[in-house]
Amino acid sequence: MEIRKILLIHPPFPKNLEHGTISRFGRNLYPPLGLCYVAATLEKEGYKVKIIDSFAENNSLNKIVQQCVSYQPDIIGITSFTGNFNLSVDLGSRLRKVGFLVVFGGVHPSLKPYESLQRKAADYVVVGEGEPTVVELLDALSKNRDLSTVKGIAYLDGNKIKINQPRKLLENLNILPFPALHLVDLTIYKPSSVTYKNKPVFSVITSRGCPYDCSFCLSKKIWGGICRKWSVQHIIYQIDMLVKKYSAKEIAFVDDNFAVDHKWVEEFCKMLIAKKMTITWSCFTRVDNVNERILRIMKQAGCYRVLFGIESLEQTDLDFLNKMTTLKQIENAMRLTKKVGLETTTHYILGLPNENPQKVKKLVKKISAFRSEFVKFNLMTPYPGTKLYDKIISGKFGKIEDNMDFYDTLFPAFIPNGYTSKKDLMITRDQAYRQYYLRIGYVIQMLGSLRCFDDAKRLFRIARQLFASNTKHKLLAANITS
Ligand code: B12
Ligand code: SF4
Repeated sequence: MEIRKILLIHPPFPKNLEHGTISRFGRNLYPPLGLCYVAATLEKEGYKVKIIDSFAENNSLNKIVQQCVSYQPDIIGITSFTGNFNLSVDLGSRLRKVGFLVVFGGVHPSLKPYESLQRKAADYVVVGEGEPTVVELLDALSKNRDLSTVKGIAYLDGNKIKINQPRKLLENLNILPFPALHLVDLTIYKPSSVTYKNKPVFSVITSRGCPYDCSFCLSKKIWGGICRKWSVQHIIYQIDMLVKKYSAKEIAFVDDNFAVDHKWVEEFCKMLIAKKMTITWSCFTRVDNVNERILRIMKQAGCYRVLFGIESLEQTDLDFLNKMTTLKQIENAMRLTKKVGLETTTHYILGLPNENPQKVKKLVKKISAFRSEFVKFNLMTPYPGTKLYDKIISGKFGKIEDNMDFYDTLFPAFIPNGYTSKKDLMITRDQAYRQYYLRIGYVIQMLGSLRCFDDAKRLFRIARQLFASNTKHKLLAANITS
């Protein structure tokens, strides 16, 4: 069978299809980097590749199937998270029924290859790092070669499910081509106003993996608990390309943990400064991975905001989550970022085992003292494959939602004993947002941060979005009746 024409699909989330809430506060929209890396590698190998981002476009399954039928690819690749796995299974099954070959990849199929095949949603699953495996798989299919030697795949052999040996992670990420952004329509990505200062903003990843092992996170499971970095030169070159080709003004570094390697960060910042690259940027990192020195260097090099996964201010919760951080480290990081003059976005997890609405009120009061510019409340989600899932599956701490459509941290996938219902949890989160953002102290802080007309415009944009999102959250809560 000859394979030349490949279609890659980023499917929507079922809850977004239901509620149409794709770009509300908290849901960020960037091109699907994983698929763009896979696409770039396939193009380099001479394949004709197209990407359909129905997550960003929030397209129905019918529409996606129609798009596939009119494009007539030789094979279709579908990436899937846990929250849209059921939907991806429906999509894959429908596409297989009309005669397409389907290959699954991404987080959830990598953790559950057997399930993907058993549910007849895919012919093949690429497990883990996709680039080298998909190239070898397509080559083997084109040449009718035996698939049993292709490392990192699972596949249907007649009615039998075969799971091959895993593939080793790439030693050198620099060999990968830049993500194929030319294959997506960049005009459909509208990141939340809260998440950028200057537009256009592009997401860039400078590493794969994180050496920590928080119980709710899949990073270690996916990337093996080691952090592989692209070289500083490679990333600088990539940013330069984004500036020249797409007029990028800002970069959102979406690494698991950007500042884990201070030597790398310092070299990178020095190079940005030496090359007089005037882009603004933000990054995710841990509270225990920053100190005053590194924060100052980052600021000098254009960083204006750091996003921290704080998760909780109770040591027992932090220990339960295996976060390996302390309250002292949290306070220190908050103090230092303020001292250096960087904005922060702090992420917290609501719906923890021993929590209740009263505790959330107290938490919000405490976190207000940090004067973080933005806060995000994610709902605790026991992703299959995590240690958290193993800890709470017994039902001792509360009720787990079986339907994976809820598994995206915006909807309740776990209701702790301290809450009466999903609605109770959703409303508590809505109230937490209002308690944080509708404080006089917050308004004064934000007005006090205005330095120029552009700052005022940005604040207005953000305020509009925050109010709109609160209304939407309420509507969503109302839609959830139990
Ligand atoms: C950056 C990031 C984001 C960014 C996305 C930026 C971007 N431009 O893509 C933002 C902030 C927007 C985001 C949003 C969300 N994210 Co996120 N995100 C991440 C993070 C930190 C890195 C993802 C990444 O880019 N990895 C690098 C790429 C190269 O890896 P990859 O996508 O897995 O793809 C590789 C392979 O999986 C494979 N592959 C993937 N798809 C396919 C398809 C085919 C056909 C093939 C052959 C191979 C293949 O090949 C790729 C290259 O090697 C991961 C954690 C992690 N370490 O992976 C969480 C993570 C993926 N996110 C997660 C979640 C939950 C979400 C949200 C649902 C959160 C929310 N409530 O909004 C949304 C969903 C958005 C969406 N559908 O795109 C979870 C997923 C958990 C799960 N089991 O579903 C993760 C694992 C974090 C966690 N909690 O552990 N995210
Ligand atoms: S530090 Fe962040 S990326 Fe690393 S394991 Fe913990 S949550 Fe995951």
